[in-house]
Amino acid sequence: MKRRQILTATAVATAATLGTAATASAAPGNGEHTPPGLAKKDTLAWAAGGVIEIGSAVAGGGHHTEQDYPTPMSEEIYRETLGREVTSLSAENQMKWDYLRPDRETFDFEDADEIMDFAQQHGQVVRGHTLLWHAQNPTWLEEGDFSADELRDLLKEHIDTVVGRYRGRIQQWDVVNEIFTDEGELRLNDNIWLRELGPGILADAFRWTRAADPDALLFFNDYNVDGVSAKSDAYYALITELLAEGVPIDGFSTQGHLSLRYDFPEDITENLQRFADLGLETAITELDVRMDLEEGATPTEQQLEQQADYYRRMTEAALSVEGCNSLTLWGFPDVYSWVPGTFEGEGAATVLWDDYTRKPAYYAVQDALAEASGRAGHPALRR
Ligand code: 9MR
Repeated sequence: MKRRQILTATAVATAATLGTAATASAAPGNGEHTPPGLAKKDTLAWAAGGVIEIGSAVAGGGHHTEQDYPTPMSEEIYRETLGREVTSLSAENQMKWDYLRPDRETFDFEDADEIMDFAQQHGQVVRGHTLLWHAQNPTWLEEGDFSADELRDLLKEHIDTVVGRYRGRIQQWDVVNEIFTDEGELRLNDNIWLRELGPGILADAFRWTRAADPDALLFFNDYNVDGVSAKSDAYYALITELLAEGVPIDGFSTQGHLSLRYDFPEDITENLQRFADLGLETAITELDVRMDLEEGATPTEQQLEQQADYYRRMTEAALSVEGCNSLTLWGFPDVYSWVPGTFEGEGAATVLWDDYTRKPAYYAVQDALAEASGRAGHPALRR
């Protein structure tokens, strides 16, 4: 009973800060009345109506460990929002090597398991991120004196154990992450797997992942591959070759880390479509749109409008390519974003303000989803 009261109080507080129907109906005399049930529908998840998975990264690890706020998942408003707004979760850091593998012998699944349990409780799917990458590898791995055979065994053991643990419960795995430079060159120096084992390891990684979980869709994932470019061309060529060899690749995804400093990638639909034409699924996996912002400053109306426009067009792109089945936001609210820590003088990249009220970008995504699902104009979608 006590627990129920706490939850109810929190739900009201959340709805109020989200500016949803609870606020309107709690304020007497404003002439607005929301029938029961409609308030629950005023979310991105409901607006999507099953036409696409709308996801978010689950904040934790990585840059968060250097901030002075508590673990995001310990915050009730964060959990409430994550549970109601999206249909898909991505581990922001919790399934990366350095997080799961404190030392050679140990696997620490505590926070990854928490994400899986949370998703199950909320009827959400999960994107696993990531198995083969040049970054966020533990020092014992990067600086260990392993032979090529030992490294192969380590990667296979990692994939068998991690992918096997969540077999049947992960919708998509980013098997291989960020292997090309912007010039379209394989990262043969800074990626330990490519450097020590050669490009053949990519096919092995996909094969081992398929064997460990035959139901998961297996992706190549990268940033700066929204449009047609030397980098996305390199993926196109590599994937074409690997598919011809029978390597089990199901998808190609663009992360979608955009900045208002640059033009919108107009050719994103064309780019995703050419991968779809290879028979692949596509996805937008880490969408955020940063802008120039001095520390502590507030974005201008014009910046917010332009940001909303970029979010809308990315959502429309995802919706317009057959087989593009998920659109994932790289977290919220702004305070949890990785952006200010990486791009000095830029920020405000997510769709929610720090008090969880909605930015124009939120409504842009919601509108575009509702348009596609046929739920546009429904009285539950309030502004
Ligand atoms: O958001 C993640 C942040 O917490 C980490 O500190 C950072 C370290 O590399 O990784 C961030 O997520 C990245 C993702 O895993 C891959 N694509 C780029 C993302 C932003 O850097």
